[in-house]
Amino acid sequence: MISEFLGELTLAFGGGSDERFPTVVAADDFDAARDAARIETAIKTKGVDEQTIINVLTKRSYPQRRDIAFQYEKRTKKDMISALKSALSGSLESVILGLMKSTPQYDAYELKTSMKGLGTDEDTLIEVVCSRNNEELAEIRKVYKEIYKTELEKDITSDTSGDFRKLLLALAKGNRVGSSGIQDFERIDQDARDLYDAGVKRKGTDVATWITIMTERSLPHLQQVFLKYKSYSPYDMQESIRKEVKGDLENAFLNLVQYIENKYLYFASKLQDSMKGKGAKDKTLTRIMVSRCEVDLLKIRTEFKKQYGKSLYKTIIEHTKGDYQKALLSLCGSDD
Ligand SMILES: [Ca+2]
Repeated sequence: MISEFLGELTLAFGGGSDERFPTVVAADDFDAARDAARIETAIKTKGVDEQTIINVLTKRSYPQRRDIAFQYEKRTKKDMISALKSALSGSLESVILGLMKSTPQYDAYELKTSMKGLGTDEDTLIEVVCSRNNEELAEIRKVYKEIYKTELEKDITSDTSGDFRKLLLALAKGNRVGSSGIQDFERIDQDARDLYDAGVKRKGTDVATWITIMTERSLPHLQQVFLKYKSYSPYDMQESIRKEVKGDLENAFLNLVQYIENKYLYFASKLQDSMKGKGAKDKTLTRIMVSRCEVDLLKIRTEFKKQYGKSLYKTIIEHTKGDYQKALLSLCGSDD
């Protein structure tokens, strides 16, 4: 009874989905008209004054950036996003145009782009679908339909197949229950055993059971399930996935488990992967910095330093250059 009560207390402080740890916040003493004038001058400057564009747009909240765009259009009779698009290029352009979208718009855009044309960018698709909570997914689905005139689920269905498709669709629906704050030890034990029975214990894999448990239970519950799992299985959950399934399905389950175990570390490790060796994988680096800067980049930064012994800020300096680097550092906020 007492341990159950203590368990309840621990989980109650486990955090809800509405917690925000942004590095980019609303600017005080904000004047949209003044900022719009600065952007106009910066775009008109010969060779373009990228520094001013970066200084303004990476240091405002999304609603403020929208206000600036509104004021810009009012004074110039031109669309600010189109103007920025012609003024900028390369990775800096991707960052700035990304910032002109709201977080759900940006996620929807990344999803659409990952499925556009021939072939699929599975890594992007997996990352976004695995790592957004119910509320975020609901927003993404809504925005996706508004902008692209089609359901997200429909595009996923036509672009993927088999169990991989089933897993992505289950995730995209956003059926994960919220944390009740109560540790249900029987349910934890049952789910751990079911995951084991459905995979390592039997011939083949009962993927449907894995999908149900991993997409419908709360994150704090699943963290306990994966710990308990080790008392049944000789392999931990990630090792079990590697043994049981292959290809995109394996990749998706691994992403999902890593996200469930520690979501901040999940993004930190993606950032680290994007900056391995020389240079950087700009696409991944940009996506995470832009999509998390107004959500939880502060926590990701802390986790990054803890895990890799070097700050995200210094790592960005080492692996990027020029105006792109300036924009990323500004989104990063400060050194740890
Ligand atoms: Ca098996």
